[in-house]
Amino acid sequence: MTKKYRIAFVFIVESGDLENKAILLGESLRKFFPSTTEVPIYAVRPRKGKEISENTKSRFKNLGISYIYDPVNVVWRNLPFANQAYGSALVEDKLKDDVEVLAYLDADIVCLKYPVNLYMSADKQILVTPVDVFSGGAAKYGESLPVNFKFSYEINNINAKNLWPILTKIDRIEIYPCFNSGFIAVRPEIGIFRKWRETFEISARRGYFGIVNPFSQAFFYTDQVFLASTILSKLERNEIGVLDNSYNFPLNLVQKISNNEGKIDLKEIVFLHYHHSFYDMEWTKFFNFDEAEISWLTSKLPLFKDRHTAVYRHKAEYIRQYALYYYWKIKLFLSKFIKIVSSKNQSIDSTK
Ligand SMILES: [Mn+2]
Repeated sequence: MTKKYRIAFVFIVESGDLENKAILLGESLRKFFPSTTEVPIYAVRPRKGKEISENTKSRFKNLGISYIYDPVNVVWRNLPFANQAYGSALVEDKLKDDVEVLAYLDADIVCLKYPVNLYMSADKQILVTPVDVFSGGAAKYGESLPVNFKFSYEINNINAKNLWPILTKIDRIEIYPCFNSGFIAVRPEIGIFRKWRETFEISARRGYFGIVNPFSQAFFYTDQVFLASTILSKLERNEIGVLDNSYNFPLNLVQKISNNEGKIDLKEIVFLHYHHSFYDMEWTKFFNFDEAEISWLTSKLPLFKDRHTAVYRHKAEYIRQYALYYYWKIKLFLSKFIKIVSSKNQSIDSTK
């Protein structure tokens, strides 16, 4: 069955510097996909507050980008990175019968080259890239699982014994399959994004907030850890297409990469994941590039650094999450306590 669209894109936008980033991403995508009738692009704001400016809305309009505000992220509103699951699930549900490939991109990505590999082969259901470096958002292969992974695997019934090792992209460490959540392309009828959202919802009900400290790396990488078990629960190993570094090039790690490989050809890079690196022009010194070819990009840089960056979480979010942490800790403690007391009562009963 052929669908109405071959490719569609979705990303998240909220007030602050995410607006500039989202506009830049939209502009870069439209350079390679100029037809607004053939390639839908969605910018989603899935939380209350953080209203974007009229200027951003009109830029989206001019670029043929559909802007959706739908505050579906309620339970996880203190973690900006949960927005990805809520926003992408919303568009996945909307386009499930109409589009062959739906790609979610972080707003801190630009498209520099036509992403030909997005047209995935028939045996693949998803395209991803491995985690860049080992962190609290990954679990070493063959070792006991950290608490966030244990939690995530339990929700989606993953048995670590059935899994295979993959290597982190840059420091080459063997981990359980786990992918960077900045670039994910799916066949929307499979429902990966919706299951990812469901994993977030279930985790909150089961007390994840009281188990993982909101200031920890483990919490920071929750989206990535939940994505891993979501993918593993839906797909077989051979259905997961793993793309190379050019589809999610970590500009924050460029120094390490160029130490190994020397100057990098910017021409080879499809999706440049620039993180915080566009607030100045330092990054350019690591690349070979044709000035004229990327003048459309460099003329817009450096990006204005808004004090409300979405990448760093707001103080209010931390405080609210910290309050939840203790609320859930007490709740989990009490429920354990009640279980122990009632089981003792039962054993007394049984001796009667
Ligand atoms: Mn990112």
